[in-house]
Amino acid sequence: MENEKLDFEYGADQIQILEGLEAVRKRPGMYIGTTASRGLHHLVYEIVDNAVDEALAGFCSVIDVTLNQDNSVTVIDNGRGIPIGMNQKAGIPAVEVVFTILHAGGKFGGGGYKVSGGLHGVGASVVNALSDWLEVEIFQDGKIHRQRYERGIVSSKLRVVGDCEPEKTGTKVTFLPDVTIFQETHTFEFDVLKQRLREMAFLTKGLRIILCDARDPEKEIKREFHYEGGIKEFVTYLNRSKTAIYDTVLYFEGKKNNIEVEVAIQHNDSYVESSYSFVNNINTPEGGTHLIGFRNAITKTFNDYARTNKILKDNEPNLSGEDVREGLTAIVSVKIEDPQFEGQTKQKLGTTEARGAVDNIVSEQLTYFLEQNPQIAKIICEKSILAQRARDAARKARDLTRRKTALDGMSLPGKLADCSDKDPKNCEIYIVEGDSAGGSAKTARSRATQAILPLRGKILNVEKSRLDRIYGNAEIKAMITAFGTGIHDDFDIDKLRYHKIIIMTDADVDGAHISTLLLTFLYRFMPELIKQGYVYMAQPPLYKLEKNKKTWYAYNDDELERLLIEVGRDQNNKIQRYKGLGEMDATQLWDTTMDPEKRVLLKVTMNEEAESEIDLTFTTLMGDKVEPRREFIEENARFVKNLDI
Ligand code: 1YM
Repeated sequence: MENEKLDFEYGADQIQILEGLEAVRKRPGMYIGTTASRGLHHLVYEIVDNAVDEALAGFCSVIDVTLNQDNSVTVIDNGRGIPIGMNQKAGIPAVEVVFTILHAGGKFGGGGYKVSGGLHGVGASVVNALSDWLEVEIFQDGKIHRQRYERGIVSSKLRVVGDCEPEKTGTKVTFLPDVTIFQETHTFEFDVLKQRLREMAFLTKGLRIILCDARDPEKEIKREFHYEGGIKEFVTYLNRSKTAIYDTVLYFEGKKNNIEVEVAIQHNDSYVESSYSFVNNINTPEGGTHLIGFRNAITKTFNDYARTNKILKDNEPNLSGEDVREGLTAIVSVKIEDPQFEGQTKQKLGTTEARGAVDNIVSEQLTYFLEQNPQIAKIICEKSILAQRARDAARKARDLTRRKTALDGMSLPGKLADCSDKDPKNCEIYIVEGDSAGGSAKTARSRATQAILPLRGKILNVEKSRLDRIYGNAEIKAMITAFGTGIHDDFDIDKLRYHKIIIMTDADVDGAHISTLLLTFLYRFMPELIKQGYVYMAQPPLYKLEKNKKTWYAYNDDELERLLIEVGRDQNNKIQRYKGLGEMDATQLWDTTMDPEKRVLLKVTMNEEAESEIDLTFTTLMGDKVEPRREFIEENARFVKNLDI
């Protein structure tokens, strides 16, 4: 691209623009949260958001996102095209305002929804400021208009560069993230984008979003997301590896106090709740007024129904919110003109009116639905009553353990070989599969800082168990007391006794299954441990190679190949394939898997940008439907290829 001399003097406006963009480049964290992987992906969402807004306004039906070979990203929509006319106040074309003036965004055109709180909606100018270069093309009146920017600054004026079909309209934006800003990583992850874009498509019914990975010209990957049913299909998707207890997905929608409300729900036979709430298509993991309104409505409505229809007897207590939400999958989505966000991370909706709007719409329409569908109403009420009884039993079991631990002075589980250091920062705990491997680990460990907790056999699948069974389970009780944090309402991260919780299982299918069971338990009962980065997976080797009294270890097949090339493929090579941790003696276990100087640990993280996908991953892997599990494993083959499946 040519670098054109600008034909205007720098006036006060231009200086302000430069100062604005410079502020973004100086403190990118203020605008996109982080310059790590999450911030990098955020750039794409910002541009896509503008296209989605155009879809919400009713002018755009297809959004195309392409990852290019040079690591740039192209986003194309078939909307009206960003306006190219002169903006009188700024004295430059509107599109230039959008890309160079901080916080311009959709506010300019009025209408549509733009989020003003939190990290979101900071818009195209921030992406532009953080890009090495950005090009925008607008298709209008049979012409292609183009403008280019470098590090946020106009490098070529807006002008016509060619013709297009007269009917064609839309916007095309291509940008290359600036590597001097995104130093940690500048590679886009297809899966991360896929999850968020799928979510966006669910939330905007009818909209078609196409994601294409064209970085490897040999094999292009294309995924298309298009859901005519919107969040109704979202619920079906979330429940696809669970067993729904009735066929219909309940759907409620309406508008109150200028707030658009959409809710979809369906119960499954599991015992966990999976509710996700959104404001203007953005996930609110901490909930807020909209979620409170939703929960109020369903608790109240189901209680009213159960009382009126004598499913709940006069002398029986009300169903609690938790009871009616057992096994519930729900999407609560609201659209608000100027949402207020609260909380430390600004991810909690504070707008008071949202509570009443959701409560009203859901109460009214759910009441009507239950009257019209008594069979479904009965199924849900009966499940809730069972949940109520189980919760009662669980409370008694929990109170018992609480009292016991109070008397025992918090006695630690007998099987735990604790470390002597008492500073959690220095301490780690290995959760080890099986007593024999546990024995080796106890001998091998560094006593000062490494604690060992052996678990017997497979632990309970918390996805398929009611609370009373979970609290009664010895392995789970042992973990809870060893960690020291307590769970649920009692959870206190400051009481964590080890800053590394390391899951150590065999490198085979059973081991992978046990790891998943453990992770499921941690995710459901102590998600903060994962979110704050305290959970790790140990990596035991798969092979031992011996030659001339020397020993090497290989952690996967590729590594073994490489090793064989390095040391030579001789007759006297002795290769041992470890079937389990138990085959290693204490010294080997220390050398390969536990020695902090040499071992490799994998930190367990989650893609918080698409929270609903994490849930799905666990239920897909742990649920009882085989087909989705097979699909999942195939789709994610590169993560599990060393699992021998
Ligand atoms: C690939 C990214 O940005 N599409 C897009 C943006 C806008 C419009 C249409 C648009 C909005 C309005 C009127 C309006 C924007 N326009 C503005 C502003 N795709 C992408 N498509 N006409 C066109 O909101 O009234 C900001 S975003 F401010 F110039 F109107």
